[in-house]
Amino acid sequence: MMKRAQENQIVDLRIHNLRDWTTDKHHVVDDAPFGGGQGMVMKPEPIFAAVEDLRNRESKIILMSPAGRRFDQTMATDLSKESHLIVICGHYEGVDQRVIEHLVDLEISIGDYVLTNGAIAAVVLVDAVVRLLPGVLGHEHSAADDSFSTGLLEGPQYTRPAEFRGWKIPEVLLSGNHAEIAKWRKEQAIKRTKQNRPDLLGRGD
Ligand code: JCQ
Repeated sequence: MMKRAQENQIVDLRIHNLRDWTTDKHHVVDDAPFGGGQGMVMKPEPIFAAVEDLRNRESKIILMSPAGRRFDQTMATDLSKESHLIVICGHYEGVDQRVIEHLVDLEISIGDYVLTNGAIAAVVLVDAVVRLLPGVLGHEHSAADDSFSTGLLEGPQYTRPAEFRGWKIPEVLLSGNHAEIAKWRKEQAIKRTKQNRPDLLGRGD
């Protein structure tokens, strides 16, 4: 999808190496934390230098971090309307707080787990945003019907054959009754959402 979107000039994705904005002999991008403690913290200078080179007046500066706001479909939709995103991929124990306070517009987490590298989280964010850009998805698929756009998980889907190893597809799908099919699909979506994601139905259980 990314390749097609880039070939069709719907998106221009560039990947940069922070080490290209270091000025020391060994291209060091991290250092020990003030106050002591484990791990390393990303230094502010290369991050400021890179972003100040790459940004324009419209850029939205994002930091991928487990301490960020949780990414969801609404956020993906909002970001798909921006003209220029810069995604900073942190790692180690984090980035110097001055980056967050004076450079970053939005700290985003893709979920409650820790990765070794923010670039892995950035791939997820970029995929979710780019697929929403006009012209990226073919007419074989519309983003409007997706899980989360309706507030419910998608229900079960079936394709041929109508019977596989003795397992038949639900009768209603062969009925040709489109009102009945729509009603059945909604019921199934609610059932699956109750089972797997009760939080989406507005109850904390
Ligand atoms: C992103 N959910 C998890 C790891 C610190 C900026 O500070 C840090 C960034 C990372 C990489 O990102 C994630 C992540 N969303 O682990 C530690």
